[in-house]
Amino acid sequence: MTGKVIAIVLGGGQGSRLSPLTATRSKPAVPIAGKYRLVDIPISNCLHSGIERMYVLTQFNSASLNKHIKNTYHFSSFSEAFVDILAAEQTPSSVSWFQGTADAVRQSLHHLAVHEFEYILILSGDQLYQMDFRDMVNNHINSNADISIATIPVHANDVPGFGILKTNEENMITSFIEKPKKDFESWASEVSEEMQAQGRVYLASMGIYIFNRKLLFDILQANDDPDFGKEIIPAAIENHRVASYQYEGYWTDIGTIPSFFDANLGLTDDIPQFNLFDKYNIYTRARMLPPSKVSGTLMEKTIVADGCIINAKHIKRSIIGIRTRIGFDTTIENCYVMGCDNYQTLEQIEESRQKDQPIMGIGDRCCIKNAIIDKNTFIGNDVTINCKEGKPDGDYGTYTVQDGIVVVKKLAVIPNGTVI
Ligand code: ADQ
Ligand code: ADP
Repeated sequence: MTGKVIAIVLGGGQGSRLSPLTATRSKPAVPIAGKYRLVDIPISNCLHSGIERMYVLTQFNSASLNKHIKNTYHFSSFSEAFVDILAAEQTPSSVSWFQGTADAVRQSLHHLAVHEFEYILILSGDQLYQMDFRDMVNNHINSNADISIATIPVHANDVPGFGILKTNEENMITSFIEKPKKDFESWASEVSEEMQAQGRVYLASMGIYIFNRKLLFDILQANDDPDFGKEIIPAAIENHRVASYQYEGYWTDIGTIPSFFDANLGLTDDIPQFNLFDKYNIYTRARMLPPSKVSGTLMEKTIVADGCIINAKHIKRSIIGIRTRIGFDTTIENCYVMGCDNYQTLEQIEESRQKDQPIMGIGDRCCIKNAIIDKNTFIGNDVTINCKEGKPDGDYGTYTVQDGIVVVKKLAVIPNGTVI
């Protein structure tokens, strides 16, 4: 695979669907599962598949993404492997941000052109799955396809969010419609008995594409269509062999706050659908953090990352990210606490206590439920967060509410006694 395939990770447009987590960082840098970043998922899938040359396309170049990639993905100088970030840039021929997924790849063609490869694998940066791309590449080659799309059977409720397609007996895609909102019953396909039993009878595009090198250049240079799903793929089906590579493993989109929240908390299940404890581990930055220290806490279905100091009373179905500090008698349930980038010194903590100001982390006697707590937040003592059937959706300054999930913003200070 190494010499044949080069991968592009679509790292995100404006990232508004994951706001406020993307307010100060680009989407690929959003922390997941307590110690990883979103971009680690597609990169790890590629590395496990023997694909070692990758570009990550992102709309803006955040310090945290650069630092993460630079500190994580080191390769031997005798190999051609690289993970490079390409941020939307002004060039003499283009002054604008990426207009869409295809436009992002188009503006990056001059970077791709200098490499030798036969196939280009295009991936989304906001999906949670473990997939061996070697099978897909082999299927692409064996079926003599020009383009391949990874596909998955989905339920009718999910159809409006996906590109839906139909195939012939050769598994070539014969028709494609991007995100149909209604009257899509005729788009049902023949699927396996297992999928049928789950009501998953519509074949959806996973937004994972393989293109033959020359064809990608030809298509993208022929016009300025901005998106793969809306324009490029539907048009390509008319003129090219576009294969469906059907996948039935665990795969989920984590591009919105509710799906991001559910996917993270799903990792705490007894046997999670996405298994972190697998031989196909997820790569991330190796940090020299101390082990976590826990005292007097009852923990149920909880994932705790390194470097935490936890004195809470009870933590249930939650992810506690790196360097999190939690005070005494605090209860946390259904939460993703991202953690901190550094520790406060004992002197700083003492100074804040003297002034009755919150210290970094979560204070004493808090009760926090159904929340995402971004990094480096200062949550005081006696704070209650539980919005399940409370506040309307919206932005409340230091936090937002969406579908009953409170997101406390990075660096927010939530004073002692606050009730959300
Ligand atoms: P969506 O995921 O809705 O549908 P889109 O918003 O175009 O499509 O995003 C695809 C990926 O590209 C995401 O990771 C996104 O963050 C990234 N992206 C979007 N705009 C970008 C830009 N300007 N620059 C860089 N990256 C960008 C697509 C397909 C559907 C398919 C679903 C599966 O269009 O057909 O069903 O993926 O999730
Ligand atoms: P994020 O996207 O997670 O919010 P940042 O841009 O804040 O990330 O950068 C995270 C990295 O920056 C951390 O890994 C940490 O090493 C470093 N960092 C940030 N602030 C500090 C600090 N005050 N002291 C030491 N390191 C810091």
